[in-house]
Amino acid sequence: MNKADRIKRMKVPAVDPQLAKRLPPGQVLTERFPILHEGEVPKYDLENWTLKIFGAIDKEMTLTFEDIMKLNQSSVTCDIHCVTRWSRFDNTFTGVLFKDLLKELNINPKGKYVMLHADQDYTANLELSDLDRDDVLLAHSFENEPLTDKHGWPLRLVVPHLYFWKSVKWIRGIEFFDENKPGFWEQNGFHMNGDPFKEERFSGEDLPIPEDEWEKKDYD
Ligand SMILES: Nc1nc2c(c(=O)[nH]1)N[C@H]1C(S)=C(S)[C@@H](COP(=O)(O)O)O[C@H]1N2
Ligand SMILES: [Mo]
Repeated sequence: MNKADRIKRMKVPAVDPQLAKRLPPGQVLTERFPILHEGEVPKYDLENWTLKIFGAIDKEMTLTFEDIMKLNQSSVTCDIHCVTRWSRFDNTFTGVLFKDLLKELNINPKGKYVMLHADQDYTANLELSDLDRDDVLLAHSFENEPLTDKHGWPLRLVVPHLYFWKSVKWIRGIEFFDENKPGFWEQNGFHMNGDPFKEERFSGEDLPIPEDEWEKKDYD
């Protein structure tokens, strides 16, 4: 069955027309918050946790969690869209806007690309312009509570305007580059950019993602 047929056959619950505009093509709205990742949920001792900022910048640095908490704190309320077809509206995350991190730490990237490094050996590539925006943040809290371990505590990236695989949980490194390189999913057939409203799911052939893939996941 081709993708168009698959989407037509999907049982999409009725969505308020006002909200429908916010739902990208081929997505299903859920009120639950599924948990999706590769590998085990890492356990951290905050004393030893660090975030490394390196690559094509003047001065590499290693931040502690305390350093992050001293930066300007912001909250963003956004919709999130996973490539396995679930979307969730009105999620409030709190942390440090990526653009504030750059500004306050005086980071002047030399290239246009960024690789995010996360545990467990997860990476995602992004263009700097997709991070340097008013709605992209490094979040430590969700709905005014610390992130749960499974949703990425102590720190995760949130990039609302791209598929959620770019929003790395358990972030440990930000590497600046002057050329674009594929991250974990991008090396495995997913799109280099990943705009849900353009359905930039795959880089080549459609990959078979079962329609109920996310329904079988864990929630909290
Ligand atoms: N470190 C890490 N971050 C990750 C992933 C992962 O496997 N490892 N999966 C991504 C994918 S595919 C999705 S959809 C979201 C899921 O976030 P959630 O579990 O909080 O819903 O995390 C993203 N961030
Ligand atoms: Mo995902």
